Amino acid sequence: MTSMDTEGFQEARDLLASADVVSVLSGAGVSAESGVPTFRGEEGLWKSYQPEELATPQAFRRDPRLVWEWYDWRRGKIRACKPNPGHEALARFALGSRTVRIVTQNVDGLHEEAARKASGGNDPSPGLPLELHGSIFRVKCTSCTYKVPHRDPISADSLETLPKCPVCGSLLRPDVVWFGESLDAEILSEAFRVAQGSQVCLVVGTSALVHPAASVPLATRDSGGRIIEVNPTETPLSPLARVSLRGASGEVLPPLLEGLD
Ligand code: BV8
Ligand code: ZN
Repeated sequence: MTSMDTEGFQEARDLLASADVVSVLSGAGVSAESGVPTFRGEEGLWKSYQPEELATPQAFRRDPRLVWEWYDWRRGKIRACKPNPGHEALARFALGSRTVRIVTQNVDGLHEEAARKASGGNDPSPGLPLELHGSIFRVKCTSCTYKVPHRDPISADSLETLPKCPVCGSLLRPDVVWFGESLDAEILSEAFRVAQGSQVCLVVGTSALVHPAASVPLATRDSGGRIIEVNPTETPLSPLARVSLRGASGEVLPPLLEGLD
Protein backbone atom coordinates (compact mmCIF):
# COMPACT_ATOMS: atom_id res chain seq x y z
CA MET A 1 0.00 0.00 0.00
CA THR A 2 1.55 3.31 -0.97
CA SER A 3 1.22 6.33 1.30
CA MET A 4 -1.14 7.84 -1.29
CA ASP A 5 -3.83 5.25 -0.44
CA THR A 6 -4.08 6.19 3.20
CA GLU A 7 -6.70 8.48 4.69
CA GLY A 8 -3.73 10.43 6.06
CA PHE A 9 -2.93 11.40 2.49
CA GLN A 10 -6.39 12.93 1.98
CA GLU A 11 -6.20 14.66 5.37
CA ALA A 12 -2.81 16.12 4.43
CA ARG A 13 -4.24 17.38 1.13
CA ASP A 14 -7.23 18.93 2.93
CA LEU A 15 -4.95 20.66 5.47
CA LEU A 16 -2.76 22.08 2.69
CA ALA A 17 -5.77 23.13 0.60
CA SER A 18 -7.27 25.08 3.52
CA ALA A 19 -3.99 26.77 4.50
CA ASP A 20 -3.30 30.33 3.28
CA VAL A 21 0.31 30.28 4.56
CA VAL A 22 2.50 27.16 4.37
CA SER A 23 6.14 26.73 5.40
CA VAL A 24 8.25 23.88 4.10
CA LEU A 25 11.33 22.49 5.88
CA SER A 26 13.40 20.36 3.52
CA GLY A 27 16.43 18.17 4.12
CA ALA A 28 18.84 15.99 2.17
CA GLY A 29 16.10 13.42 1.46
CA VAL A 30 14.48 15.80 -1.05
CA SER A 31 17.69 15.71 -3.11
CA ALA A 32 18.26 11.96 -2.70
CA GLU A 33 16.20 11.18 -5.84
CA SER A 34 18.36 13.64 -7.78
CA GLY A 35 21.35 11.48 -6.89
CA VAL A 36 22.76 13.74 -4.16
CA PRO A 37 23.89 11.46 -1.31
CA THR A 38 22.17 12.14 2.01
CA PHE A 39 24.17 12.61 5.19
CA ARG A 40 23.09 9.73 7.36
CA GLY A 41 21.55 7.22 5.00
CA GLU A 42 22.94 3.85 3.89
CA GLU A 43 24.96 5.42 1.09
CA GLY A 44 25.25 8.60 3.17
CA LEU A 45 28.11 11.02 2.99
CA TRP A 46 29.01 10.45 6.60
CA LYS A 47 29.56 6.75 5.93
CA SER A 48 32.88 7.48 4.31
CA TYR A 49 33.72 10.36 6.63
CA GLN A 50 32.79 11.49 10.16
CA PRO A 51 31.07 14.88 10.53
CA GLU A 52 33.69 16.04 13.04
CA GLU A 53 36.42 15.09 10.53
CA LEU A 54 35.26 17.44 7.86
CA ALA A 55 32.24 19.75 8.33
CA THR A 56 33.77 21.78 11.18
CA PRO A 57 35.99 24.89 11.44
CA GLN A 58 38.53 22.83 13.41
CA ALA A 59 38.89 20.32 10.57
CA PHE A 60 39.38 23.17 8.08
CA ARG A 61 42.02 24.81 10.25
CA ARG A 62 43.76 21.45 10.72
CA ASP A 63 43.60 20.25 7.12
CA PRO A 64 42.03 22.71 4.62
CA ARG A 65 43.22 20.54 1.71
CA LEU A 66 41.25 17.44 2.91
CA VAL A 67 38.13 19.52 3.64
CA TRP A 68 38.30 21.23 0.25
CA GLU A 69 38.87 17.80 -1.42
CA TRP A 70 35.60 16.55 0.17
CA TYR A 71 33.64 19.66 -0.84
CA ASP A 72 35.06 19.61 -4.36
CA TRP A 73 34.00 15.96 -4.69
CA ARG A 74 30.47 16.84 -3.43
CA ARG A 75 30.28 19.89 -5.72
CA GLY A 76 31.15 17.69 -8.69
CA LYS A 77 28.46 15.16 -7.74
CA ILE A 78 25.84 17.89 -7.28
CA ARG A 79 26.76 19.68 -10.54
CA ALA A 80 25.80 16.45 -12.33
CA CYS A 81 22.40 16.38 -10.58
CA LYS A 82 19.12 17.95 -11.64
CA PRO A 83 16.03 18.88 -9.61
CA ASN A 84 13.66 15.88 -9.31
CA PRO A 85 9.81 15.80 -9.36
CA GLY A 86 9.83 16.53 -5.61
CA HIS A 87 11.74 19.81 -6.10
CA GLU A 88 9.52 20.65 -9.07
CA ALA A 89 6.26 20.02 -7.18
CA LEU A 90 7.49 22.22 -4.29
CA ALA A 91 8.54 24.97 -6.73
CA ARG A 92 5.12 25.00 -8.45
CA PHE A 93 3.42 25.04 -5.05
CA ALA A 94 5.59 27.95 -3.84
CA LEU A 95 5.00 29.91 -7.07
CA GLY A 96 1.24 29.37 -6.82
CA SER A 97 -1.53 31.36 -5.16
CA ARG A 98 -0.73 30.54 -1.53
CA THR A 99 1.97 32.16 0.57
CA VAL A 100 4.55 29.37 0.68
CA ARG A 101 8.12 29.69 1.94
CA ILE A 102 10.67 26.91 1.51
CA VAL A 103 13.23 26.71 4.32
CA THR A 104 16.00 24.32 3.41
CA GLN A 105 18.90 22.67 5.23
CA ASN A 106 20.32 21.68 1.87
CA VAL A 107 23.29 23.49 0.37
CA ASP A 108 22.93 22.05 -3.16
CA GLY A 109 20.94 24.85 -4.83
CA LEU A 110 18.41 22.44 -6.39
CA HIS A 111 15.33 24.22 -4.95
CA GLU A 112 16.51 27.45 -6.59
CA GLU A 113 17.16 25.68 -9.90
CA ALA A 114 13.64 24.18 -9.79
CA ALA A 115 12.08 27.58 -8.96
CA ARG A 116 13.85 29.35 -11.86
CA LYS A 117 12.71 26.59 -14.26
CA ALA A 118 9.12 26.53 -12.94
CA SER A 119 8.79 30.34 -13.09
CA GLY A 120 9.23 30.18 -16.87
CA GLY A 121 11.11 33.48 -16.98
CA ASN A 122 8.73 35.23 -14.54
CA ASP A 123 9.76 36.23 -11.01
CA PRO A 124 11.12 33.05 -9.34
CA SER A 125 11.53 34.68 -5.91
CA PRO A 126 8.49 33.11 -4.16
CA GLY A 127 10.10 29.74 -4.89
CA LEU A 128 13.59 30.66 -3.70
CA PRO A 129 14.42 28.96 -0.40
CA LEU A 130 15.81 30.32 2.82
CA GLU A 131 19.16 28.49 2.95
CA LEU A 132 19.71 27.80 6.67
CA HIS A 133 23.07 26.10 6.13
CA GLY A 134 24.44 28.23 3.27
CA SER A 135 25.44 27.17 -0.22
CA ILE A 136 28.09 24.72 -1.41
CA PHE A 137 28.36 26.87 -4.58
CA ARG A 138 29.40 30.04 -2.75
CA VAL A 139 32.82 30.72 -1.22
CA LYS A 140 33.81 33.24 1.43
CA CYS A 141 37.08 34.56 2.77
CA THR A 142 38.40 33.20 6.08
CA SER A 143 39.55 36.72 7.01
CA CYS A 144 37.65 39.52 5.26
CA THR A 145 34.05 39.95 4.05
CA TYR A 146 34.72 38.74 0.50
CA LYS A 147 31.95 36.31 -0.57
CA VAL A 148 31.02 35.24 -4.12
CA PRO A 149 29.15 32.52 -6.00
CA HIS A 150 31.61 29.87 -7.22
CA ARG A 151 30.75 26.68 -9.18
CA ASP A 152 34.00 25.67 -10.89
CA PRO A 153 36.11 22.67 -9.79
CA ILE A 154 38.61 23.46 -7.02
CA SER A 155 42.09 21.92 -7.12
CA ALA A 156 42.90 20.57 -3.66
CA ASP A 157 46.20 19.05 -4.79
CA SER A 158 48.15 21.30 -2.43
CA LEU A 159 47.78 24.31 -0.13
CA GLU A 160 49.09 26.46 -3.00
CA THR A 161 46.29 25.37 -5.37
CA LEU A 162 43.51 26.04 -2.80
CA PRO A 163 41.39 29.14 -3.62
CA LYS A 164 42.67 32.40 -2.13
CA CYS A 165 40.87 35.71 -1.51
CA PRO A 166 41.63 38.23 -4.32
CA VAL A 167 41.19 41.04 -1.78
CA CYS A 168 43.41 39.98 1.12
CA GLY A 169 45.09 36.76 -0.02
CA SER A 170 43.64 34.56 2.77
CA LEU A 171 42.19 31.08 2.16
CA LEU A 172 38.65 30.92 0.81
CA ARG A 173 36.21 28.36 2.34
CA PRO A 174 32.82 26.95 1.35
CA ASP A 175 30.09 29.36 2.47
CA VAL A 176 28.24 26.68 4.45
CA VAL A 177 27.46 26.50 8.17
CA TRP A 178 29.72 23.94 9.84
CA PHE A 179 28.94 22.06 13.06
CA GLY A 180 29.66 24.30 16.00
CA GLU A 181 29.09 27.42 13.87
CA SER A 182 26.08 29.65 14.38
CA LEU A 183 23.57 30.05 11.59
CA ASP A 184 23.05 33.50 10.07
CA ALA A 185 20.90 35.17 12.74
CA GLU A 186 18.68 37.01 10.23
CA ILE A 187 18.00 33.91 8.14
CA LEU A 188 17.25 31.85 11.25
CA SER A 189 14.84 34.37 12.77
CA GLU A 190 13.13 34.74 9.36
CA ALA A 191 12.71 30.95 9.24
CA PHE A 192 11.10 30.86 12.70
CA ARG A 193 8.89 33.85 11.80
CA VAL A 194 7.75 32.10 8.61
CA ALA A 195 7.01 28.86 10.47
CA GLN A 196 5.21 30.69 13.29
CA GLY A 197 2.95 32.43 10.77
CA SER A 198 1.99 29.31 8.83
CA GLN A 199 -1.01 27.06 9.35
CA VAL A 200 0.94 24.08 8.02
CA CYS A 201 4.63 23.19 8.08
CA LEU A 202 5.42 20.52 5.48
CA VAL A 203 8.57 18.69 6.65
CA VAL A 204 10.20 16.71 3.84
CA GLY A 205 13.27 14.47 3.73
CA THR A 206 14.98 15.33 6.98
CA SER A 207 16.13 13.12 9.83
CA ALA A 208 15.32 16.10 12.11
CA LEU A 209 18.55 15.53 14.04
CA VAL A 210 20.33 18.80 13.31
CA HIS A 211 19.45 21.85 15.37
CA PRO A 212 18.37 24.60 15.32
CA ALA A 213 16.90 23.67 11.87
CA ALA A 214 14.89 20.73 13.27
CA SER A 215 13.13 23.07 15.72
CA VAL A 216 11.70 25.32 12.98
CA PRO A 217 8.51 23.21 12.51
CA LEU A 218 7.82 23.47 16.25
CA ALA A 219 7.10 27.19 15.75
CA THR A 220 4.18 26.25 13.48
CA ARG A 221 2.85 23.79 16.05
CA ASP A 222 3.34 26.22 18.95
CA SER A 223 1.23 28.81 17.13
CA GLY A 224 -1.63 26.35 16.55
CA GLY A 225 -0.58 25.08 13.12
CA ARG A 226 -0.08 21.50 11.97
CA ILE A 227 3.03 19.56 10.91
CA ILE A 228 2.79 17.24 7.90
CA GLU A 229 5.82 14.98 7.40
CA VAL A 230 6.93 13.22 4.20
CA ASN A 231 9.73 10.75 4.92
CA PRO A 232 10.29 7.03 4.27
CA THR A 233 11.34 6.54 7.89
CA GLU A 234 10.21 7.65 11.36
CA THR A 235 11.96 10.75 12.72
CA PRO A 236 11.89 12.66 16.06
CA LEU A 237 9.29 14.95 14.42
CA SER A 238 6.95 12.07 13.45
CA PRO A 239 5.12 11.97 16.82
CA LEU A 240 4.48 15.71 16.51
CA ALA A 241 3.14 15.48 12.97
CA ARG A 242 -0.63 15.55 12.34
CA VAL A 243 0.07 13.32 9.32
CA SER A 244 3.24 11.39 8.51
CA LEU A 245 3.37 10.06 4.94
CA ARG A 246 5.85 7.23 4.61
CA GLY A 247 7.29 7.57 1.11
CA ALA A 248 9.86 9.17 -1.16
CA SER A 249 9.40 12.90 -1.72
CA GLY A 250 9.62 12.57 -5.51
CA GLU A 251 6.72 10.11 -5.41
CA VAL A 252 4.57 11.67 -2.69
CA LEU A 253 4.88 15.43 -3.34
CA PRO A 254 3.53 15.61 -6.92
CA PRO A 255 0.16 13.95 -6.09
CA LEU A 256 0.05 15.58 -2.64
CA LEU A 257 0.43 19.11 -4.09
CA GLU A 258 -1.44 18.47 -7.37
CA GLY A 259 -3.84 21.32 -8.11
CA LEU A 260 -2.87 23.24 -4.94
CA ASP A 261 -0.61 25.74 -6.73
C1 BV8 B 1 24.78 25.56 16.17
C2 BV8 B 1 26.20 22.26 6.04
C3 BV8 B 1 25.17 27.14 17.88
C4 BV8 B 1 27.57 21.70 5.88
C5 BV8 B 1 25.18 21.13 7.95
C6 BV8 B 1 28.33 19.88 19.93
C7 BV8 B 1 29.14 20.93 19.50
C8 BV8 B 1 28.66 21.92 18.68
C9 BV8 B 1 27.34 21.89 18.26
C10 BV8 B 1 26.57 20.83 18.69
C11 BV8 B 1 27.03 19.84 19.51
N1 BV8 B 1 26.01 18.95 19.74
C12 BV8 B 1 24.91 19.37 19.08
C13 BV8 B 1 25.22 20.51 18.46
C14 BV8 B 1 24.37 21.28 17.64
C15 BV8 B 1 24.65 20.84 16.20
C16 BV8 B 1 23.77 19.63 15.92
O1 BV8 B 1 22.58 19.79 15.77
N2 BV8 B 1 24.37 18.42 15.89
C17 BV8 B 1 23.55 17.23 15.67
C18 BV8 B 1 24.22 16.32 14.66
C19 BV8 B 1 23.33 16.56 17.01
N3 BV8 B 1 24.26 21.96 15.39
C20 BV8 B 1 25.19 22.86 15.04
O2 BV8 B 1 26.37 22.79 15.28
C21 BV8 B 1 24.60 24.04 14.30
N4 BV8 B 1 25.08 25.25 14.90
O3 BV8 B 1 24.16 24.83 16.90
O4 BV8 B 1 25.30 26.79 16.54
C22 BV8 B 1 26.40 26.59 18.55
C23 BV8 B 1 27.59 27.24 18.33
C24 BV8 B 1 28.72 26.77 18.98
C25 BV8 B 1 28.67 25.64 19.82
C26 BV8 B 1 27.43 24.98 20.02
C27 BV8 B 1 26.30 25.45 19.37
C28 BV8 B 1 25.04 24.03 12.85
C29 BV8 B 1 24.40 22.85 12.15
C30 BV8 B 1 24.65 22.95 10.66
C31 BV8 B 1 25.63 21.89 10.24
N5 BV8 B 1 25.79 21.94 8.77
N6 BV8 B 1 25.34 21.23 6.62
C32 BV8 B 1 27.60 20.69 4.76
O5 BV8 B 1 26.57 20.44 4.10
O6 BV8 B 1 28.70 20.16 4.55
S1 BV8 B 1 24.11 19.98 8.56
C33 BV8 B 1 23.79 18.76 7.44
O7 BV8 B 1 22.81 17.95 8.12
C34 BV8 B 1 23.11 19.19 6.16
O8 BV8 B 1 22.82 20.55 6.05
C35 BV8 B 1 21.80 18.40 6.21
O9 BV8 B 1 20.81 19.01 5.53
C36 BV8 B 1 21.57 18.45 7.67
C37 BV8 B 1 20.48 17.64 8.24
O10 BV8 B 1 20.55 16.38 7.69
P1 BV8 B 1 19.27 15.96 6.81
O11 BV8 B 1 19.04 17.02 5.78
O12 BV8 B 1 18.15 15.65 7.72
O13 BV8 B 1 19.82 14.71 6.06
P2 BV8 B 1 19.97 13.24 6.68
O14 BV8 B 1 20.83 12.47 5.75
O15 BV8 B 1 20.29 13.32 8.13
O16 BV8 B 1 18.48 12.65 6.60
C38 BV8 B 1 17.90 12.42 5.32
C39 BV8 B 1 16.45 12.05 5.59
O17 BV8 B 1 15.81 11.90 4.33
C40 BV8 B 1 16.31 10.72 6.32
O18 BV8 B 1 15.29 10.85 7.29
C41 BV8 B 1 15.87 9.76 5.21
O19 BV8 B 1 15.00 8.76 5.71
C42 BV8 B 1 15.12 10.67 4.30
N7 BV8 B 1 15.09 10.27 2.90
C43 BV8 B 1 15.96 9.48 2.21
N8 BV8 B 1 15.56 9.39 0.92
C44 BV8 B 1 14.43 10.14 0.81
C45 BV8 B 1 14.13 10.70 2.06
N9 BV8 B 1 13.08 11.51 2.28
C46 BV8 B 1 12.27 11.75 1.22
N10 BV8 B 1 12.49 11.25 -0.01
C47 BV8 B 1 13.55 10.42 -0.25
N11 BV8 B 1 13.76 9.93 -1.49
ZN1 ZN C 1 39.85 38.25 2.15
